[in-house]
Amino acid sequence: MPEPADLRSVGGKLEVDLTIHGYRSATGEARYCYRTPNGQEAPTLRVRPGDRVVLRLTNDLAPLERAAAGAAMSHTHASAPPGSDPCRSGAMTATSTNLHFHGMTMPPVCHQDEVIKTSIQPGDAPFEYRFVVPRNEPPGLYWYHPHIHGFSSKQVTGGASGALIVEGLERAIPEVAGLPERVLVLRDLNLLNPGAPPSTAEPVVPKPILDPDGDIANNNTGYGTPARDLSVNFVPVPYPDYTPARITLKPNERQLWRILNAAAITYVHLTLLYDKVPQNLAVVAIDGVPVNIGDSNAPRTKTVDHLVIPPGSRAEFIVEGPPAGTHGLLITRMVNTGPDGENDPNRALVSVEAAADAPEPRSRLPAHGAPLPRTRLPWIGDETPTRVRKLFFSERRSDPSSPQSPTLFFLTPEGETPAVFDPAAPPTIVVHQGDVEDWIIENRSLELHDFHIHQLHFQLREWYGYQVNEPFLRDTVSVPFFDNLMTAYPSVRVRMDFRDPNTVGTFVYHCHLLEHEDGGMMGTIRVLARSSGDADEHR
Ligand SMILES: [Cu+2]
Repeated sequence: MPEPADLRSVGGKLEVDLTIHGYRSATGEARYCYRTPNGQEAPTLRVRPGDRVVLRLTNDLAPLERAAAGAAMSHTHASAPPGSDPCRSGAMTATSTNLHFHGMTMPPVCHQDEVIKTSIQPGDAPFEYRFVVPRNEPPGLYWYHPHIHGFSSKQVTGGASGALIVEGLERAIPEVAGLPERVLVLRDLNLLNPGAPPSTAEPVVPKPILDPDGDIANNNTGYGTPARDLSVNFVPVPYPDYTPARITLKPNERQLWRILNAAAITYVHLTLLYDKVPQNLAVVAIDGVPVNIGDSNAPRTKTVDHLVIPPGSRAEFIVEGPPAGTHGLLITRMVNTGPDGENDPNRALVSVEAAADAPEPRSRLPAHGAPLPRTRLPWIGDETPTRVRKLFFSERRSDPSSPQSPTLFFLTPEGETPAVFDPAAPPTIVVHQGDVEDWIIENRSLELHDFHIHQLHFQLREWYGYQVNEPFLRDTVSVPFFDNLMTAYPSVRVRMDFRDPNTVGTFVYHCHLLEHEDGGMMGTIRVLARSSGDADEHR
């Protein structure tokens, strides 16, 4: 299994040229990739807090447009007139693109981390992202991907994503100092062998049923045809045989594995088996945040033997390589996505082998690091929320009289009428910088949803009625599905942190199952500057 190339900042600056390329596979699938001028694909960007980043993005998706010419478009978004301003047009088509820096607390302004209006067209001059990595950005794994409303799922499913690492994890978690590290980017893709019968090694399961949106429905057995294939660092592990990618370690070698679930719709539920026995994973960071960030007395590792990573989320953990002669296998176990969810069965991902002459991973963490300074702000978990809001996920058929009509997806503040996301509508939620709010996010649909908000992290307080009060932060959280036997809708409660001045401006929150986001499950929030109501209008 190859590792993505590393692009490291030098002297406090990282300059990157990326081109997004697209082409159609032999079967007509749209494929996307970020490439540097010397051919590195989807490189990992490695930065430190305080670094300046200049990333020039060129849109080379025109060939896809030619390939699709004449084909019916599934969306009716306006295209941009030639020469339109990429910062303002908001014109989003299958060949438009932009970048979101997922997890980063950067200002939601054009050329930094703005996705509602920013849209780069084929033929535009290279578009310059230029920003400073916030000095208080927690060290860990972040990522970049396009965020073109209506087309995010297509571009991300096609491969458009890459890792972004804020260095310095060893400053929070001394246990990782000096360890070799590996970046594993999990992506999903449309099935390579859609018509194949399941492997004869599997139990007999119901025949695949397509839901009204064309995805293979959850059969809740752990087997059968998945809705999507998965790949690991672009090595596909396709249905039905799931021939795994391969990693070799020195026997019993300890490594830090940094895993990004960049799949558009597929949950992963990781277990590392050695001779079929689940191994302990020492989790040190979730969603780019060390697990002890809110409490210096909290354990610096969280030991688990299985781990769910929803789309968009990241997990970083220490593994110990297998002893010589032991066969290891990283698998994803079934995820019950709900009666209306897609099929996420058990499957192998990576074969993990021990060899005395195994090559070292490309990167290793520093052996020493000055302890991470405490932030100026009190821990969010100790703050008193200024208000409590409730939002709910819901769905309905676009044509109520037709059970096979496509689904409309909604994310709605309680008391309002569900409506699909409209980028031109005024913000649904307005808060002030400095506010701390508790949001209760309820799921009134029969499938999992995956709440994400741009520009900030939140603290998970309650999950499915259980107090968790985590001593760390997330930017993505899975919300359990409703089923008709329940007496109340399942929910999570999160503490939203609008204290950082970089959150001032207008940005989005949405379901990170990208088909749902594209289908309307998104809303806009405006964070007003504390001192003036007008000064932030340009944001
Ligand atoms: Cu969703």
